[in-house]
Amino acid sequence: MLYPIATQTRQLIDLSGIWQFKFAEQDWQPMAVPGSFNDQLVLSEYKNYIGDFFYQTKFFVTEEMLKQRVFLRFGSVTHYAEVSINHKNVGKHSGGFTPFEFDITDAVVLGENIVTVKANNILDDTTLPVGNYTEIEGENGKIIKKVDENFDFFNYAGIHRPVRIWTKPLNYIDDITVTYELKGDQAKVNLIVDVIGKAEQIRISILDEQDQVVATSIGGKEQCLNIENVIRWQPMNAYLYRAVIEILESGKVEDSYIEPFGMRTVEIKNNQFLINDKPFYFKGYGRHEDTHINGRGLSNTANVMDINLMKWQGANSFRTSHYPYSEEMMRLADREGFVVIDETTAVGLMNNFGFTLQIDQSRNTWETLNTHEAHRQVIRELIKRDKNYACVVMWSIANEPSTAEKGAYDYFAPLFELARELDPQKRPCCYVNILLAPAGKDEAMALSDVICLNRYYGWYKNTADLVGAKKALQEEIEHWHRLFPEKPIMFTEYGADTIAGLHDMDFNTPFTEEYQVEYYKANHEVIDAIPYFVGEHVWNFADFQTKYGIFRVQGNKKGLFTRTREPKLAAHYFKDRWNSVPDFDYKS
Ligand code: BDP
Repeated sequence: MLYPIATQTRQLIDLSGIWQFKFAEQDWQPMAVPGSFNDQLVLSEYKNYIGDFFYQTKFFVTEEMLKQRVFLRFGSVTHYAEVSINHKNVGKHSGGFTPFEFDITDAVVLGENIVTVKANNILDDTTLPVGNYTEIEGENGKIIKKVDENFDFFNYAGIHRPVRIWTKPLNYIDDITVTYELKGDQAKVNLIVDVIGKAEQIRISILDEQDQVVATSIGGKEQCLNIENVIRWQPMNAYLYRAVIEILESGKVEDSYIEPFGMRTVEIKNNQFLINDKPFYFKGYGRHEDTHINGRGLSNTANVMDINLMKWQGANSFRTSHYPYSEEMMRLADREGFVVIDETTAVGLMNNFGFTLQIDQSRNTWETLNTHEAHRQVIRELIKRDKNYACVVMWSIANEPSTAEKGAYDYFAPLFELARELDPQKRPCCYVNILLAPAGKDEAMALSDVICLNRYYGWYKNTADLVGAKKALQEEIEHWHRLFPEKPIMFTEYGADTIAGLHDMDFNTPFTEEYQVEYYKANHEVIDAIPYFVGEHVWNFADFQTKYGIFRVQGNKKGLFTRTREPKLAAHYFKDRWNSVPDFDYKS
């Protein structure tokens, strides 16, 4: 799916700003878009509201625009949206973290138009993420809806990403798929252009970063171009070419679009993760889209600052835990050279998981969840959106599903197959394994190309016992290696809750800044000595908001940075460590 940009044939109007907002049967009030409604409304009953809510704004359509097709495009609405133009329904979308657009040409009029979005934030056992949905009768017989998140982040909702009016010519480029074969510094680039309507001829020019044309061709919907002296996209040293695609009608440009793309190879071989044929070491984070006031709403300012903080630390990668991130962040990562593990919204696929670390055997997850359809949809939409990014090196099909329960393999096998079939670049696929499904108990790891571990030895297990933690970690990693000697292993999460400003003489005191550092040092003692251990993603880049519970102190405090991005001691520790751990060949 193409990212919305203006070109010589397309207009783009950003509808970001102050919209009108209301819950059912209330008066309209101002609401910033993009942004979560929750924290803008201040009061607890609004912040925690579950159910339908409405957004509305006006926009203008000019005569010029009516000569083309007019589209309305949402970066995301969390979690479900029905959209109308001038009170006429134009479409709906479920899934809160992927873009969608509607052709509204027939619904708009010259002059002023009204767009209304009826949305809701209900999550249940058919949606992703998974929530436990209940309705109770409140005062005056009023039904109160409740979602108990089956995951550890606040259920922020609203119009989270930009809304844009986008005009396209009558015959237009609908999608572009870039693949390539790299041999040394030569590339054969294959471009597939999906066109709606007709295209007499398609002209493709590839420009380098100096805007010099390095290849050009005219032909049909699939074309192959050769590039010499290729500069590869490298982690933390990105190089992006731009493909200028034009539909020509009697020599005249009818539509044009510009797609940036980098070229690199990804391969798993001898339990190493190779990027451009060299063993790569992941240094970075699980993150969240979570900032003060914005909630989960896009903040380009926060994203740019985070990118700079990550660079300051010497990180080279992150995972989009636990949902597809904004297209703006993906483009930034691609531009800046951050390596991304791109995750779906599949989180909470675990029935009756609480903080007890016990599974209730009475409700088999795979017999009681109905998420398969939503899961297929998000895989399709994620790959369609992100397929051309060089920064994406692996798809994460799910976070911490209940893979120790019978039925996990059968649930996941068709989903891995779907992802592998849809991805034109055939990247590796993984899922992220939970501590409750360790080596020997997990049933699905055969499907995953990399053994991605979320491990909390020294926190949820072996609390304040780092000697025991090291031993348990070592044993488990070795067990995995015996089961799958060809697969690389990495941490996709490890961490300890840390209250900024809390200190102790005794470094072994959980929740202190000292303990967070000790915890990480102990884990590193183990993994640094294991050649097939290929990366460390800490949990989490920054503190983030969660639902309430006695295990959370105004949110999850495992960040290296606070929610407002002040560094904890561990942030400095990692800065030193990562600036001395190379991106490539760390263990050889
Ligand atoms: C894992 C989850 C993550 C949590 C983290 C934690 O993947 O979402 O926030 O643990 O407990 O279970 O901090």
